[in-house]
Amino acid sequence: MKLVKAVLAASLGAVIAASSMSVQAKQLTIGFSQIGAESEWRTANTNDVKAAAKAHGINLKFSDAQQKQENQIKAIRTFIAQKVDLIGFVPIVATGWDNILREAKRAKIPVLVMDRDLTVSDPSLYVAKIGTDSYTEGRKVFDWLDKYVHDKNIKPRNGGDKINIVILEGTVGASATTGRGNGFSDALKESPNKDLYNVLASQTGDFTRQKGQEVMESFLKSNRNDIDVLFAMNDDMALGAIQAIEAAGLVPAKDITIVSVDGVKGIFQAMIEGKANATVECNPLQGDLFFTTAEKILKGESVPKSVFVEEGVYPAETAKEVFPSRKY
Ligand code: GZL
Repeated sequence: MKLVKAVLAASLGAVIAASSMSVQAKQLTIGFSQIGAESEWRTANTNDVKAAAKAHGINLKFSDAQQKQENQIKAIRTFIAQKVDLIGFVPIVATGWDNILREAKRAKIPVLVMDRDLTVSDPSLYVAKIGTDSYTEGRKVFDWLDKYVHDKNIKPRNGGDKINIVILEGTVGASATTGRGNGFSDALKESPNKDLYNVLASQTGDFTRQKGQEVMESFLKSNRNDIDVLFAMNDDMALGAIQAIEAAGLVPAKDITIVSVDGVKGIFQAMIEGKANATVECNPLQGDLFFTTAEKILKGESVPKSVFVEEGVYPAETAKEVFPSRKY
């Protein structure tokens, strides 16, 4: 009898070893739907996702949605048909995901969200989100501006009693747009100096340099001598706006104070050239945390529902010294 037990135990051990080997040996396949390549930030995010997938030994199926939600939905449906181990995506806008995520849930494929946020009727439709805290980014923009206006004793260019602000908004419906907008306006409303500020105009530039330039041109056409501050919801739109400001014969960062979000290399160069005043960091380097979290999910480990990456604030005064250490 002892011999039978020993043989059974040995063979059970061999089966467990083989199966755990097979779990470890099985390469994970992850489908990832990226929104597009609209900005320097997005390109940095994509490059980081691809590099991190390689470093984690993941078989990555990467899809670029060319800024269209319907392309993301199609890509996720393809990933389901391909029976990938996990689906990752950046929701270009916050709503419209319930149906496709129900299909993923029915197929028992976990979904992990990156970067932007989403609104769904049932939170179990995705396991977790790795991303950026756009609301806090918006608050940081106003807090920096409020201190800058005070420290530099900025006065309204038109001789009036209001510091006039124009806002270049991001993609309509994106959580980064609503978050940054709400954070900025809440911080303004809560400021003891709130009566000093007036938002003169606010319009989407869709997070692109080209649209940022076009919308800033229109702002300047109607209010050239009234605009004191530009809040651009990403650096690419700020860079486009700088071109419009110069074309209008005004001095960027002097006639018009310019503050934006992301912290990409282009805005650091502009700050070093004295053409922008500050950028609030939004960290695109989320790949390693994303795939580490994906591996935990696929091992059945529990993960936090939402994790934010670290983000700082970079004024022009420190741009030259910080620039060499920037990773994106
Ligand atoms: C923010 C990210 C935004 C960046 C833009 O988390 O989704 O999208 O701020 C990018 O530059 O286009």
